[in-house]
Amino acid sequence: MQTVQEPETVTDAQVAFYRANGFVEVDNALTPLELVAMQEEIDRIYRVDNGGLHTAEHGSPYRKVLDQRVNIWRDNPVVQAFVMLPRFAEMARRLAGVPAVRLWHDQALVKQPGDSKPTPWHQDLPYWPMNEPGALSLWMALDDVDERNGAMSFIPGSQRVGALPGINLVDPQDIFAMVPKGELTGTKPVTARMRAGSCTFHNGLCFHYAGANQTDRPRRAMVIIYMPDGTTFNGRPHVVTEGMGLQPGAPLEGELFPLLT
Ligand SMILES: O=C(O)CCC(=O)C(=O)O
Repeated sequence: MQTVQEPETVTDAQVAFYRANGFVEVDNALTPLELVAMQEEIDRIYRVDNGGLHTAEHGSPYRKVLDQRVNIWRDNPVVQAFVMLPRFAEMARRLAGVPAVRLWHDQALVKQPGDSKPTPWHQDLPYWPMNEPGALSLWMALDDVDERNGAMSFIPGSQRVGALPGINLVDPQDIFAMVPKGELTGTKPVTARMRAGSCTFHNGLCFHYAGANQTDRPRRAMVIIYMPDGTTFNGRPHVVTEGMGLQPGAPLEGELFPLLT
C-alpha cells in the first residue's frame, strides 16, 4: 500500500501563496491514525463529554450556522496534543513570518445536518480583541468537504482590504458592500474541497465563507488559532478573555495563551 507522508512544514511556494492570497491548503496534514483519534474524540465530546465552552444555546439560530465549542484543549488531553503539535505551529509561524506564535484558542466547528445555514462571508480579526493583525487559523477537515457540506471558500487577496466591521453571523450584512470601490475587482472565490485530514490556513483578515451542510451527516472541523508572540489585548469583550482582568495594551501571554514554537 502506498502511504503519504504528512508534511513537517510548509514549502516556500505555500508561504508565497499564503502571503499573496491570505489562505493556503495543506493536504494530508494529519496521519491516518491522528485523524481517526481526532474524529473519535470530537464525536465523543459532542455525544457525552460536553467539553469546551459552548458559544450558543441549543436551539439558538447560531447553532444552525455552527455548533461551536471553544478552548477544548484546556481540559482534554487528546485535543491538547493536537493543538500543541509542533509541526502545525511551525507552519503557522512560517506563514505569518514571525519569530514565534502563541495559541489564541481552539474551536471545534460542527455544521449539524438538518436546517443548516451557511457561515456568511466574514473576516475573523474584527471579532478578536487584538491590537495587531497577523493571527491566523488552521481549519482541519475531519470529514471530506465540498460544496454540499460546508467546505470553506476564500477571496484571494482580500486580506489586503484591511479590517472591516464584524459581520452578524446569523443575520449577515454584505461584506462586499463594505469594500472600497475598485478593491477586489475581478476576484473570484476559491473553494477548498478537501479530504478529511487536510487543512487550510487563513489570515484573520481574509474573507471566507462556508455553505450550509445539505447532507445528513455532521460536517466536523477542528480549528487552531495562532497569534504572533507579542500580540496585545485591545480591550474588546471576548468570551476567551472574559474575567481575566486584562487591561488594554496588555500582551496576550501566559499559560492560557501558550507559546507553541
Ligand atoms: O467552519 C465554518 O463553517 C467557518 C469557519 C470559520 O469561519 C473560521 O474558521 O474562521
